[in-house]
Amino acid sequence: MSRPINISNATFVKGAAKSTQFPDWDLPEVAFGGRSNVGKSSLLRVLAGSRRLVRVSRTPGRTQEVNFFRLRLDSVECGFVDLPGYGYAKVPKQIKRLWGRVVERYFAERAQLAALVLLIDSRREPERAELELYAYLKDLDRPCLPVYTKIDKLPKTKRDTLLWRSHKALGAGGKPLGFSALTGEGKESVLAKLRGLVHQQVERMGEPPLIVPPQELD
Ligand SMILES: Nc1nc2c(ncn2[C@@H]2O[C@H](COP(=O)(O)OP(=O)(O)O)[C@@H](O)[C@H]2O)c(=O)[nH]1
Ligand SMILES: [Mg+2]
Repeated sequence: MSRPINISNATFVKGAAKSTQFPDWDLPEVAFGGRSNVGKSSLLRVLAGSRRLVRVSRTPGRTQEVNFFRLRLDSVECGFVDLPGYGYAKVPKQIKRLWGRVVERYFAERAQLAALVLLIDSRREPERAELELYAYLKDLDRPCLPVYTKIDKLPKTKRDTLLWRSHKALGAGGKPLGFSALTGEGKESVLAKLRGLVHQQVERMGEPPLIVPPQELD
């Protein structure tokens, strides 16, 4: 069996309400986003094997901020970025409206973004917001890794079919990754995928920095 991948030395660095407050470092970053209640805090807790990674994000007033953590994923020093959860009700036309300007800036400016982990509840098909987000990241040439949460709630016999259906709806490549914070299923696969994405980003960062022009969406 292969050696388990682990996360160590996780520390909260800061919450940013605007892009000028993003940390000034060149660590590769993995961002986590999804609709409120999708299971983001639970996933982060399971991946890191600790509560430390999520405690801060629950502090009132911090919920609309982009929260930066620093940690070691296997042997690579990197940032984990907890994006605010977006709401249920609105069908967004623009990321700015969906998630606010600070998140729009994050995607546009952060050259070191290794991937957005887009969490989607495995029990439902991706919504328009998620389809738009996936397409938006693709346009920006940013890797986006869908992770389908709460798979323990699906009957085992239906999991594959449902996950593939959602994956195809997004137009995503590779095998769909299911995850359960309850059973820990999927943890190793998600960590292995993240390690790969972080390594790719480290290689890209060896080249001149990627500059994404500011995008005015309206
Ligand atoms: N059955 C099950 N419930 C989950 C799972 N992940 C999260 N939940 C539940 O879903 C709710 C929202 O989870 P949370 O992690 O706070 O979601 P967040 O708003 O995206 O951070 C909580 O009641 C969790 O206990 C999972 O993998 N399986
Ligand atoms: Mg949460």
